[in-house]
Amino acid sequence: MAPKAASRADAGSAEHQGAPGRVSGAVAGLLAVGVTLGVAELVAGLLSGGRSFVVALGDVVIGLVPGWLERAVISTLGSNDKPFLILNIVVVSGLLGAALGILSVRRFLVGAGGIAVMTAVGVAASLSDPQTDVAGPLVAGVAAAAGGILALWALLRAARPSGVAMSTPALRDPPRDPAARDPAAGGLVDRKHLLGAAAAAVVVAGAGAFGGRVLAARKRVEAIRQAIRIPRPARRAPPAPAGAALDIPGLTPLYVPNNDFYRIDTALLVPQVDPASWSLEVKGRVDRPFTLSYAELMAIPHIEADVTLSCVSNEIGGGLVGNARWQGVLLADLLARAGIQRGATQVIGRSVDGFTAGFPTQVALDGRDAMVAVAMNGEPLPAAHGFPARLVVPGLYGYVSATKWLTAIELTSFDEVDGYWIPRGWDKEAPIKTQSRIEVASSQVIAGVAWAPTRGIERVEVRIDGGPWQQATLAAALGDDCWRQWFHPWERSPGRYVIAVRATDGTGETQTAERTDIAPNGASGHHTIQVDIV
Ligand SMILES: Nc1nc2c(c(=O)[nH]1)N[C@H]1C(S)=C(S)[C@@H](COP(=O)(O)O)O[C@H]1N2
Ligand SMILES: [Mo]
Repeated sequence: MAPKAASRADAGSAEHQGAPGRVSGAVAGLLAVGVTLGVAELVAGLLSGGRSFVVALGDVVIGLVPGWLERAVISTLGSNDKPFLILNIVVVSGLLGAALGILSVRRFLVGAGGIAVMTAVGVAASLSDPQTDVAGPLVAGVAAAAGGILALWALLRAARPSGVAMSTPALRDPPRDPAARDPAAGGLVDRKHLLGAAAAAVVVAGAGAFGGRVLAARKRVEAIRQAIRIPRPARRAPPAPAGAALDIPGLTPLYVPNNDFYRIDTALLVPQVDPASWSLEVKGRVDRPFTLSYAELMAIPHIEADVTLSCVSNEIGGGLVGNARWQGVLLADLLARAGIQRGATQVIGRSVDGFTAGFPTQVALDGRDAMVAVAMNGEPLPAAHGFPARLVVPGLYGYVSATKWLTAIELTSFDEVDGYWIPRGWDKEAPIKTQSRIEVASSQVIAGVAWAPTRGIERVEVRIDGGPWQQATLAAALGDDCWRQWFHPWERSPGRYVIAVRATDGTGETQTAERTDIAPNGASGHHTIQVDIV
């Protein structure tokens, strides 16, 4: 657009030179209110007692509306009535903002005061809910009003014709006749500056609203999760045998606490799934497809099992492996209920976020504790680990089995469907390779873990400086699906040593020394470290 047109659009209110026009004022006011709402959402999301002002106001409006009107709205809009109301609140706020923006061109205090009053309405609406504390809405209100007023000020400033100072236009720019001004020297809105300020405001408003919503959802789902009581499993895991957990400083705990458990997924933001609106479908090549609610899943008899999970991307000696006690429904029970049809060679898990992972149906039926897990180490699955439900399949890498935020189990064939990672260069079938890791090497002891889920660990050996393989002492086994701790006492004088480790699984097969990459089906090779004993 030509600069002339811009100045014409602004001409209406440019009564005294150096003031932004009406259109700019309206845009500035609209965006400033956007920033106010965005900051309010973000701070409300961050604070434990915070509540969305817009939603709070919506609740107040619903409480005030006469019953006949509410019924009429619901009968035309159905369950969309609340989003519709919230949209209206946002639109009306924006219009008020535009009006305030126009007024603030002349008197900034009118706009600033208006934003403060609007924010106060939001705070009041939030406080009208007896459940919320007082501090949250107040802090959110102060931050929102400050952000909005600041945005209004910055936007109006940016909308001023350039070369003119707002405070002292007459002194800086004596000529009163606009035509006498050199267009190149100023008198026109600096569009780049204005666009930049407007874009910044849009980003703050959008990111604030989005971030606030994400944080609020996380808070809400976490509160729901915390309130869940996990039922007693019908089949308990045997207690860990005495001596399964070695008392050696530096060794990873036998059960990795949930907060320390490695996390791998493609989700940018951890999905926040409300169990009340969640369901698990069992479908595909089955005789009797069915769907379970969370309550129904909790009501089916549960099993409990200790299982070591590993990522195919775990490098030799790496940390993408962990052991936990899981609880859930045996997958075989669900498949039996659905009735597996001929040709259903693959079980595909589908996540709410679109991720898929598939494994042979046979694996679910061979007696191992493949399950739809709802609990991890005695508490509901953490959101990051798949709340409300995920698959856990002993013996298989996570990318072909351990679908988190599970929403469907689909029986297919291997020709019909590929899991998420298969077209990306990873094998269709991926049992966990036998592995061992050195975690401690002090002047008295070498220690670590070894795992070969479903096969168990029969022997671990260490080799020092290329000498003979020496058998390490194994801790008691938790189970064949779990990693096993080991240690090897040694007395060493100061010096540099190279230590390697290898494990032999329950079938008698020893870990290969051949180093392979993690792709396409997991790394192989001996974990080898160099230590300086001082
Ligand atoms: N929905 C979903 N589930 C998923 C993944 C994913 O990206 N999305 N990653 C898988 C991979 S590759 C691994 S190794 C395990 C990791 O589980 P964890 O994060 O609980 O340790 O989750 C599996 N389940
Ligand atoms: Mo993985």
